[in-house]
Amino acid sequence: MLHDADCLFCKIVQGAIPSEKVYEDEEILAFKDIHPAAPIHLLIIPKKHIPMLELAEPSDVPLLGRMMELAPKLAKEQGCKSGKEGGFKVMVHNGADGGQEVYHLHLHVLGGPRPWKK
Ligand code: DGP
Repeated sequence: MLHDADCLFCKIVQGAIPSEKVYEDEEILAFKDIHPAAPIHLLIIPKKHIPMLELAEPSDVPLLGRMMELAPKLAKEQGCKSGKEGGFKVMVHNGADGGQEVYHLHLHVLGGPRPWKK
């Protein structure tokens, strides 16, 4: 399934819900989290609807790799300092016990000067 009509992030991909985009290509969209938990808080999502990590297909592995590859690039572009003194956190919430609220796979990228809560 490319898009799920009931999925919030599919609506963002399709432009039906606005977002503060920071990156877009044919397969991936990245935008600012509406409830930032750190000074810099991005979400990197596949444009296709993959609800959870374990529902990714073997053919999605290169896409997941590209999402991970984008994390440091976008973190730096958005102002995260590189190297040991800077850095950022990447998180995936997966399922209810993992704290997932939106069932469209996404990487959280959090950064900026501490303290921040997560
Ligand atoms: P989680 O499923 O727990 O990994 O978190 C989903 C995140 O999505 C949460 O940090 C808030 C964010 N979010 C929810 N609705 C919207 C929205 O409409 N726009 C944006 N930009 N972010 C959203």
